[in-house]
Amino acid sequence: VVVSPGAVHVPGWLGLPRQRELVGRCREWVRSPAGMRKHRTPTGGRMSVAMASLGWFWEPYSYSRTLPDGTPVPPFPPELGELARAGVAAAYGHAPEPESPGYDVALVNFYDAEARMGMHQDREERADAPVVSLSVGDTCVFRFGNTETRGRPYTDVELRSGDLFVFGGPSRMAYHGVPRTRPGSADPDCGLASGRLNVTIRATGFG
Ligand code: MD5
Ligand code: FE
Repeated sequence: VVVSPGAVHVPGWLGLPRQRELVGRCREWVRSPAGMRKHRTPTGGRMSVAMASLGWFWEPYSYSRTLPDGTPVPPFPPELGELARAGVAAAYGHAPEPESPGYDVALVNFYDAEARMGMHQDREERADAPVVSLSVGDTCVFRFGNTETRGRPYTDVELRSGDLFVFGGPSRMAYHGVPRTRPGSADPDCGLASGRLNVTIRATGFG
């Protein structure tokens, strides 16, 4: 389903076995020091979504090569690069451009029942490769907006467990957010007892 040019929703792309496998791998990847963190924002708030970074460390609003204590960031799992390329192929009908920088960072986001993500752009990357987003667990309302403002016009899309969403081309810099999840909506066999897991795979272009 094309939501906007370059923004493609593929419901149910990951079957239940692959959802459970992704949850299991994420549990391993986010063991400390990768650690799930609720980042502080520059305005003094705290994000309600817990995040872990693989490959490059993201915090509001830049990437770094090291964790805040100076230790290396856990590596980007090559299998996530493969998954991202397969996701782009599934969404667009062709593989990503081979000359574009490779996928090198993944953000593992966990939403509990109260977590929300305000409208924002993902603009910390230098590369323009599509962002690949995978969802497991509770359904969420994903608000997909425009490239000019945080406000309308936007489209609300329900992202369910197993869904793939690819953002590229003219949609790459669109504002987007998660105004709510639907607690208890997940298939009990997805591998998560509660909450929502979102893995976004990106190319930083930083080499
Ligand atoms: C989520 N996470 O469902 C979303 C999925 C985030 C985040 O927004 O930053 O971790 S990723 C949606 C996304 C990513 C990159 C670009 C665009 C949307 N976009 O251009 O609209 O928890
Ligand atoms: Fe985002």
